[in-house]
Amino acid sequence: MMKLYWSPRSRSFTALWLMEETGQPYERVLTDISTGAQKQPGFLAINPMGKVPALKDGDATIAEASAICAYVAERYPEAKLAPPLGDPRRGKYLQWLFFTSGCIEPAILQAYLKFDIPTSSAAWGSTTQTFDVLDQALAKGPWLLGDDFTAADIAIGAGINFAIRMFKMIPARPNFDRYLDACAARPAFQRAMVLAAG
Ligand SMILES: N[C@@H](CCC(=O)N[C@@H](CS)C(=O)NCC(=O)O)C(=O)O
Repeated sequence: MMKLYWSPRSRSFTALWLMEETGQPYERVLTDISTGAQKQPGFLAINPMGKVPALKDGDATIAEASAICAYVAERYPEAKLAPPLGDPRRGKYLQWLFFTSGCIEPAILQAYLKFDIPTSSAAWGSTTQTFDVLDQALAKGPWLLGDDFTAADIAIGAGINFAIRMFKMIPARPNFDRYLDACAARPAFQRAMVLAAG
C-alpha cells in the first residue's frame, strides 16, 4: 500500500485530495512540519528537500506535489486522472501539471511578497501573465481539459485554493471562483479538506 507523508494545513492537501480521488487504500504518515519531523534523517531519505508531501510506493519514493499527481495517475489508470499515452489531450494535461510548479507557485509568491523581476527573466513571466493565461484556460470549463477532470485539476485547483481561499494571497476572479466551487463540490476534495485539517 502506498504511504503518504503529510502535515496538516500544508501543500499535502494536493496529495490527500489526489489519493481520495483514486479510491485506492493508502496509509497516511503524519510528518508534522511544526515539530521538525520533516528534517529527521528517516524522512530526508524519502525527500532530501525535507518537505511534504512525499509518497512511498514499495521501494519508490516521490516528492513534489505535481510529480506525485503524475505518478499516482499512472499507477491507477482506472481512476482516469490522466489521458493515456498517445491521447492527443496528454500534451495539455502535462502542460498544466508543470504550469503549477513552474508558473503558478512562483507567481503566487511574487504577488504575495511583491518583489520585482524582469518578465523576460522570470520563468513565469509575471503574476498578471500567469493568472491571465490560467483565467483564459478556465473560461470554458468545467475543467482544464473541458469535461474531463484530471490530476492537473488537482494540482492547479489545490494550488489556487490554497492561495485564494485559504490564505488570501492573491485576489479571486470570476473564472477562478467558478472553478474552485466545482473543485469544492467533489466528495474527494471535501474528504481531503477534513483530513488536511489534522
Ligand atoms: N515544491 C514542493 C513544495 C512543498 C512544500 O513547500 N512543503 C512545505 C509545506 S506547504 C514544507 O514541507 N515545509 C516545511 C519545511 O520546509 O521545513 C511541492 O510542490 O511539493
